[in-house]
Amino acid sequence: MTFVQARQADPSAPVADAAAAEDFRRFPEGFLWGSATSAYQIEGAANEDGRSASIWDTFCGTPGKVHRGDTGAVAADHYHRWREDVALMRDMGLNAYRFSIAWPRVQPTGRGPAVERGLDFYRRLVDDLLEAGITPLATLYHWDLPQDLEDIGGWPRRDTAQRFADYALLTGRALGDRVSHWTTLNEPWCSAFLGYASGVHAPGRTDAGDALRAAHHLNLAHGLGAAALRDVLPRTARLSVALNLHQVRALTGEPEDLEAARRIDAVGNRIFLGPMLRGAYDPDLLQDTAHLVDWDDLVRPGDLEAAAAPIDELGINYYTPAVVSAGGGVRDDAHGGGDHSPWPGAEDVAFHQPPGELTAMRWSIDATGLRDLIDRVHQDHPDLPVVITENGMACEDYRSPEGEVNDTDRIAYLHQHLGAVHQAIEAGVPVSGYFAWSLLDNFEWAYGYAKRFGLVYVDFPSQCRTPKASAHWYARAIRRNGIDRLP
Ligand code: IFM
Repeated sequence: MTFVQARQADPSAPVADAAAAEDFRRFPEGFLWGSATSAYQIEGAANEDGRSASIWDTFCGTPGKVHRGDTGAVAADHYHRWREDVALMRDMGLNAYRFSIAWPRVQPTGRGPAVERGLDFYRRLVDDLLEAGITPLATLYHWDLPQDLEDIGGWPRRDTAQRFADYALLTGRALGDRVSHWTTLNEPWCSAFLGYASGVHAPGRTDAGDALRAAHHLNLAHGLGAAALRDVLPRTARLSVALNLHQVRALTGEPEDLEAARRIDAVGNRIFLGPMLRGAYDPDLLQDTAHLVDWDDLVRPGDLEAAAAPIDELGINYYTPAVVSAGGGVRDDAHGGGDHSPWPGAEDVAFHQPPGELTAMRWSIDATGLRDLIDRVHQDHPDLPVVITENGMACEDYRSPEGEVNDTDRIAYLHQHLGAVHQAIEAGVPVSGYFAWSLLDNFEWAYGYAKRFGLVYVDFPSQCRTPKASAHWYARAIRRNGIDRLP
């Protein structure tokens, strides 16, 4: 069924009668109904138009790092099929699209002048989005550090933050006339701790001290990058950062389990929230990790003021809560497992899978986690609007002989999580939008192509796109600017 057919079959988009109105959850006017992607996960064209290798190209080329040796070299071939993808978004009725810019396309060695051919791809994409009435949100960094910068130290090296600020300036200058919403970093927790502590992500290093150094330099990069963007963007531009905040729950109310939850909250959430939003690291975090890094040496005068450059909204990426207790020996499988912990200073915390339904990533499904996270951020920062920059689930999707993908579990997931967002809005939290992860099935990092998160099914050998049932469901929610009350 095409989106047009779906629209014809559903002429009753406005709510018809009082009972139906009672059951309807309307979102505020101007709410951003979006979906999100990232460059390395969809673009492909790894060697075109001057793009150089990123740490993910190298990691994928290292035997044993990525499922079946998959790579993002072709991915969903979005670099060549972006017109078709924008048309899919337009047909779905999206009014916003969050994508990331590949640093190695714009500045192949991570320094020096911008490559115009690389920027041109994003200029064309953004122009097409604007023409389709879709607001573009550009993320500057979604994990694809130019390999040249890793070769001289990567994120544990202080200068990488300055390199990022230069890249932000070049990119802001080039696209600031067209892109009004900018996000500095996506999920710096993953860059620092999966990249440098557990090593399940590129560059695959396993040194807890380096991971903490990386976290600090990502905080600094965010702040310097935001300041650079402010210098070149119109005053109306909106700046944010997208954090994968962990909704941490202690397994029991016992003091040792509460202590485990505190430690995970410190190194999972407050390590970024503190510097970015308050210009400070919390003393308990510094204490938990003092044996791993010399914070006095790492944090130079002015760093924390720089990291706290003002932003206009906070992006929250949420998938599943984290249930923890005291006692080691239980690996954090929700974050890729691995023999090295991604939680410096909290290595002896055990992770538990709550009972109930799981996604294909084996992540538990719990929309109350999203509601709780939004509330927590709002309580701590009442004046800061939030935007849900990622949320979605991986399913065992397949295309039926009739050519349909009937992902009813994903529909239920989206419905529940949008319900949580609506509750937060009703309670007075300014939530400006929701971005379903992801527009397309794509390269799911160490899982390669084995996990499908898309609203649109991609048959990778043919690159044929098929909107799933969830895409039709989402399109209807967008047309109605709301959802039915949850059953
Ligand atoms: O695919 C990733 C994305 O790149 C970052 N956030 C989580 C998604 C699902 O794992």
